Amino acid sequence: MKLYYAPNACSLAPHIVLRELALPFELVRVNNQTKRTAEGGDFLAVNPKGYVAALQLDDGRVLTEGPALVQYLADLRPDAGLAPPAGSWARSHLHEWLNFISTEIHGGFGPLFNRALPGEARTWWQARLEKRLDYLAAALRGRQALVEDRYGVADAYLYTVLRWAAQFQIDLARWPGLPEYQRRIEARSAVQAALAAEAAD
Ligand SMILES: N[C@@H](CCC(=O)N[C@@H](CS)C(=O)NCC(=O)O)C(=O)O
Repeated sequence: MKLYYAPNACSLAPHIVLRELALPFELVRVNNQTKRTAEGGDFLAVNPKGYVAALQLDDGRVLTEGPALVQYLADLRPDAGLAPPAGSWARSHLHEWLNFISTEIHGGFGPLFNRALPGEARTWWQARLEKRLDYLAAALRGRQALVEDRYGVADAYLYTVLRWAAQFQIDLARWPGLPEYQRRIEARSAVQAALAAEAAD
C-alpha cells in the first residue's frame, strides 16, 4: 500500500493508523502547491480531488477521504479494536464522531489556513470552532477516548486536527482535559513513529 501524504496535514491520521496496525506501507510525500509527488509523479492522476490523504492498494485501487481510509485500515485488522464491528451501535457512534471531526473541527480549521481571510471572517470562524471545542471538551470529560472509552481511529483523527490549534494561537489549555488527551495520544509509539517519519522525509 502507498499512503500519499503531506507533513502536518490530515493524512497524519491514516499514517498513525497504519503504524498502530503494523501494516506494510510506503509513504509518498505530496507537494500540495505543485500537486507533484516526491517521486515526480502527477498526484492529480492518483486523486483528482487534489488533496491528501490518498491510499493506493497494491492492485492500484485508490481510496480517498480520511474517515474512509481510517475505517478501511481498521477493518483490515479487526482484532486490534481500532474500530468497533460494522453494524454495531458503537460503529454508528464512530461514524458520528468521524463526521463531527471532519466537518466541524477539520472543516472548522479550513478557513483559518487562508491567509487572505479578512479579520472579521477569521474571528467568526474561530469563534465557531471554539464552540465546537467547548462541546468536545465536555464530551471527553472523565473519558480517555471518544468511542467506548477505548483508543481508536477517531482519536487518531482528532489528535491530528487538534495539533493545528497552535498555529492559530488557539491555546488548548483553555479547555480542561484537551491538553492531557493530546499528550496521552502523542505518547503512543505509533504516533511518535509517524511524527518522526514525516519530519525526516
Ligand atoms: N475531505 C478531505 C479533506 C482533505 C484535506 O483537507 N486535505 C488537505 C490537507 S489536511 C489538503 O491536502 N489540502 C490541499 C488542497 O486542498 O489543495 C478528507 O477528509 O480527506
